[in-house]
Amino acid sequence: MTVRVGVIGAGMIGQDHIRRLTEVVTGATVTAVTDLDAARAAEVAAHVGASALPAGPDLINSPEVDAVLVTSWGPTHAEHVLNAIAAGKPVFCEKPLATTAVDCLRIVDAERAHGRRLVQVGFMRRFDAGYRQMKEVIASGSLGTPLIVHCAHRNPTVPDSYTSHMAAQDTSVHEIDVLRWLLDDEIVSAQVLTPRATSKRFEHLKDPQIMLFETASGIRIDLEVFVNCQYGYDIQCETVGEEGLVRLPDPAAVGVRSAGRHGAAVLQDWKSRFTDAFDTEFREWITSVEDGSEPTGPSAWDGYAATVITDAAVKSLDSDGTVVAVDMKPRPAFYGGTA
Ligand code: NAD
Ligand code: ISE
Repeated sequence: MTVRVGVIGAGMIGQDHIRRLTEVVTGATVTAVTDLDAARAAEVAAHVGASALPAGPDLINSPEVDAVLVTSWGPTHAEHVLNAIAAGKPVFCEKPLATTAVDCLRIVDAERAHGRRLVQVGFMRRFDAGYRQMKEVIASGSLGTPLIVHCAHRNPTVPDSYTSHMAAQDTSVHEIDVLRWLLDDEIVSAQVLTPRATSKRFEHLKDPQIMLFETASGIRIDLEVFVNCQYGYDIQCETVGEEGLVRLPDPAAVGVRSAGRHGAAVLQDWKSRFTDAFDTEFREWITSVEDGSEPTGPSAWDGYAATVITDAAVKSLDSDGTVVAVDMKPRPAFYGGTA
């Protein structure tokens, strides 16, 4: 069976995922595209032989669409995901699942009422080979109990439209998700500190930020978010256990010796850093849709958890670095919890 995917939002990442679904992943085809910008939808759809449809509901309910990909702006995600659940169609939603905890819980409730998982959230780091190897090492117990995690998330620059809250909501949200998964532990508090600001930022932005998280079992996580670091896109992660540590590998790059120096290039953007992870993410999602099985990637509950944890980080930033407890509901059995 070829999975016919309808795409809502034909912007930057929507177009990249359409390319991925048509050129990289086998077993999928894009049959419909919609965008608030009808001309953009028409152009992108024509490029892959898909239909351009007027709006989300037309696409979700189209008989030509087996599964839905939501790559529109964050605040619009909840409506499309809820409509897809109502139509009983698998839906892959780019992060965030929704921009408020209330909307995330509406999705969780709708999916539970439907009776089986339909939603996967686009936290692609869980599909990165390096993070997967780290998880295996931690789960093997060879490091002993994990105690501390040191992370950095650096982007070369961000535009003027990037706000201080986005450091948590848009950027550290990837660490928040991948660390919950990596450690198989829940984040219970957040604190955000602001060191001296870089002169390379737009004036309104607090950059860099140091985020401190604590997990239910007492693991401490420190995360530097520095989105105007200038030199490249750099993701670091090191987990320290009682008997050793495991570190995320840097992307492979040839060593160059020249003009009395030796070194290697640093990637410049997240797209190239996580290309393989995005490809694997979509291969595995399409396989689950093809098989009619439930998706195995980040769930609606993971989307909810990420939103409430980023809410706590934003609250801490806005209250001069107080420690903020994460206000998370108990995890329902439907999502592997006990509630
Ligand atoms: P973008 O602005 O380039 O594209 C979004 C597109 O959606 C635009 O063309 C816009 O017209 C359209 N749109 C908005 N609301 C719509 C609606 N209700 N119906 C139809 N079309 C609508 O944005 P982007 O950078 O492609 O980001 C899209 C989403 O992907 C965001 O949620 C963002 O956080 C996420 N994203 C994820 C990653 C990742 O690493 N996983 C990276 C970048 C972006
Ligand atoms: C962007 O929206 C992403 O999702 C990238 O993965 C992240 O690294 C970047 O900081 C965000 O702005």
